[in-house]
Amino acid sequence: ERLSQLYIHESVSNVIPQDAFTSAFDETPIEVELVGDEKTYGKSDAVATYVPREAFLEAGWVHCIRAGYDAFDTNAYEEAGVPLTNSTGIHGSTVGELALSFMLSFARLTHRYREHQTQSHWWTPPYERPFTIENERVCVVGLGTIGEAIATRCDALGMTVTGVRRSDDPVPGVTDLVSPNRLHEAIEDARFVVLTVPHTPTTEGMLSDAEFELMREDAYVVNVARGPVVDEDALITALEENEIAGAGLDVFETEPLPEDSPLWDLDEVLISPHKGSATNRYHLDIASLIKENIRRYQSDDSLKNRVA
Ligand code: NDP
Ligand code: 7N6
Repeated sequence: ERLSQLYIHESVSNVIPQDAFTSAFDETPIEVELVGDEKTYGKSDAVATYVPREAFLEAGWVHCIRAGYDAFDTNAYEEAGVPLTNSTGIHGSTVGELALSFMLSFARLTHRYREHQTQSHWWTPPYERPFTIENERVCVVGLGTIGEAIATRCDALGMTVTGVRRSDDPVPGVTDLVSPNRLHEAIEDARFVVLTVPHTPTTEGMLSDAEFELMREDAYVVNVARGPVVDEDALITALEENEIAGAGLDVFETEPLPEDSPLWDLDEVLISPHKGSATNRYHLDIASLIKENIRRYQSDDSLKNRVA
């Protein structure tokens, strides 16, 4: 059966302006409508959404506007025979640049200067503190769209790049590629450990007490993946006890990060509010993915980014 409607679930407004997003489909040859939770679906309907809902299992095809689809029950989609697609492939530059900005700040100290600037204070750091990311080693865990974008950027800035993934195809920018069972070797001599893996049962708590103990004392963690990939209590302890030097975090176990989290007050922690993917054209990037898949669906081609 062909699609006759694209329903945009109102939850997309968690991250993109819903009117601009709907307008991005003006030239698309099927009807497009914004809907809420009262809507029911049939096989000629496509749904674009941020959150999962039971009702979507009756649709013809469901698109998750996030790259991370850990909130969706992929088994349920497989059992229902409803294809589920995600939005991977569009976050290389956005999330990549945020990760690089954390790393550059830790090395060149813009976060510390800004903090003193608010007090009109001409602060100078201890001689030993600043460094360059050039010639340092970064370990990038997960080498998909985002991991590869970070690896190539780090390589361009003169870093040595260790990459961790399950498959062993070479990845641009990566000097040393290792499999996840050698994670400890990969992180122990890295100045930066950057997480860009999906949140799955295997990746949950991938960095915890043992890993922080193993890491260099002058190492920084950058998490732009999902909060639970890092054991947050273990991270806080490691930071408070100077087992590692700092952390740049876009994602947290609980979001928004609770006001009483000790992470807010640590000098060498940079916090962004899960906005690594934000740009003023994000809705257009997501819409292009969906438009491409509408074309494929209508001509019986296999869907791009199919995850169930
Ligand atoms: P991709 O699917 O392109 O990449 C994921 C990579 O992780 C793959 O290279 C995969 O390679 C690797 N991987 C999977 N499991 C493991 C494992 N156990 N150990 C090591 N590597 C593993 O996804 P994206 O790059 O687009 O996004 C990655 C994640 O980042 C998303 O799942 C999402 O949670 C998060 N994200 C965060 C955003 C933000 O705003 N901060 C925005 C977008 C995404 P292989 O199969 O070879 O192991
Ligand atoms: C705002 C964040 C993702 O997985 O976490 C991101 O794509 C989404 C859409």
